[in-house]
Amino acid sequence: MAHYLGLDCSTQSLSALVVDAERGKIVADESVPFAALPEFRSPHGFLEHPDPRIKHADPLLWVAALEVLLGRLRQRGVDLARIHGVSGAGQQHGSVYLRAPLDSTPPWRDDAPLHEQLAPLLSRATAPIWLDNATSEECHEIAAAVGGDDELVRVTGSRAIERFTGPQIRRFFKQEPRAYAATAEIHLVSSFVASVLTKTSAPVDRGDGAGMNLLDLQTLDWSPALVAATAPDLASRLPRPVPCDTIVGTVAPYFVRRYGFAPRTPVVVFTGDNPSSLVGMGATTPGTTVISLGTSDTVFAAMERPRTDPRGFGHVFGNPAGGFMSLICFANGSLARETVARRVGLDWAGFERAILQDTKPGNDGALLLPYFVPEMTPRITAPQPLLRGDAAFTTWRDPARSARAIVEAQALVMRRYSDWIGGTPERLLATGGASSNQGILRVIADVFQAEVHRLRVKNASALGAALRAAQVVGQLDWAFLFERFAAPDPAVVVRPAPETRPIYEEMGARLAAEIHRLADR
Ligand code: XUL
Repeated sequence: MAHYLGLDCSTQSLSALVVDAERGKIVADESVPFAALPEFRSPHGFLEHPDPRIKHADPLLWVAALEVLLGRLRQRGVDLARIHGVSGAGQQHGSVYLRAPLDSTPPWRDDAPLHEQLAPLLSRATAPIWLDNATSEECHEIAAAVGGDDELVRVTGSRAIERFTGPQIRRFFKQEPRAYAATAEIHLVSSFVASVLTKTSAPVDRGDGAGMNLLDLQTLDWSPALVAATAPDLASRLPRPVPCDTIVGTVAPYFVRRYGFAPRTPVVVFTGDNPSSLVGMGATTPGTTVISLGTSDTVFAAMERPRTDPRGFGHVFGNPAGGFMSLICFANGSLARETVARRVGLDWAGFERAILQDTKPGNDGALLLPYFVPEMTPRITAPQPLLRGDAAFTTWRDPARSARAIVEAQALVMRRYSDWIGGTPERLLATGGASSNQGILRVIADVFQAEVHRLRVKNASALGAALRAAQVVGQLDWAFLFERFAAPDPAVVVRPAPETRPIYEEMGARLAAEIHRLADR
């Protein structure tokens, strides 16, 4: 039976999922947390920096983790020779700077770890990742050069965004012009890992490329005006943007020799973790909205045409199954939930009980603004968790109402700032660590007035990558694959309580007025 391998190079780990596509079975599920490679000093996936806005990773960490991961799969008895196709996903927006394309380097040797052989190829030792927030000046410059943020939204689907690749490239060019001049290629995390696996210069998937502030959503090619506004001679340094079903090469002989892949195993273009999760959740057609509860919370959904957010906070990426997807990212996700739980002394079970048993929708008027760290949706640079309500609540002496308050506030902002993606969703699919909390799912169902389902699979992004490999190389259709791998857990369906609708309408209006006072203008 044909097996397919999906890789996911995310912020804190590199994961692999091997599927037997026709039987609908997950054959292997393995992950290497970056904390397990202490020599790279990046337990959370990035290097310490005195400036809290700067978040860079060592790209060689990803290469080293790939070798550890493939080694572990072999140790577990996974026969990589049975893999008929590979694809992958990467954390979006991060960028890797190379002196020369990987295919121009001499054959890789077996007597030294690959990351050591690749080190001399980096023209920039570190890769800025999506958590980096240091490019406000470059965002202003790029927007000013093309006629403002509205024009950027029109062309790329997003205004100039600090973590997006274009502003990051501009900052590198301004701060290290000689190193920029020595750079032959700039890759996304996704195209970098695919380049390593194939020892080629892998192209960029258009879906992931849309997160760079450089791709024109109409032509699906780099926008000449934005390329010129970002850095000189950038066009020659950018990989080609290609459709998501492109085979970019075959697994390099190094990996065939060392890990036992079959020679010439095809590799499908890697994409961003969010487009990949859209596939892994079986949500590639409009009507289903995904809520991913993680380090940051994201809300995303498929759309046929690129509709843009009139408020300018949302983004448009490519949908691997065709068309586009919306994505809205909230920085105050699990961090905010955990901060509240810690402050009022609730463990995760107590947090769930507080919502389901000890409090009720509307929280007896108690309201909290969920801002503990700077927020991107809406833009809040001076965050503060404002509390409105009686004295016990506003002094954190009411653990149960505090738990409900953070979750209600997060769900209400998710609903408000995702309204532009079109109408009320028919169903919501929850994923991510916090989706195991029934209390959170209950609040989301009531706030959105939509049914909430949960997927059985934990790593939707790695699954999406494996399914894309099966779809392209194995010529299996999406419906066949989704039925086998992306069916929601029938035991978890949370239906909205209609009587909560007016409660949350009123609460949403109150919260919006408070946010208006706090948000940047
Ligand atoms: C999306 C975003 C994150 C990263 C890391 O715009 O920045 O979701 O893709 O997961």
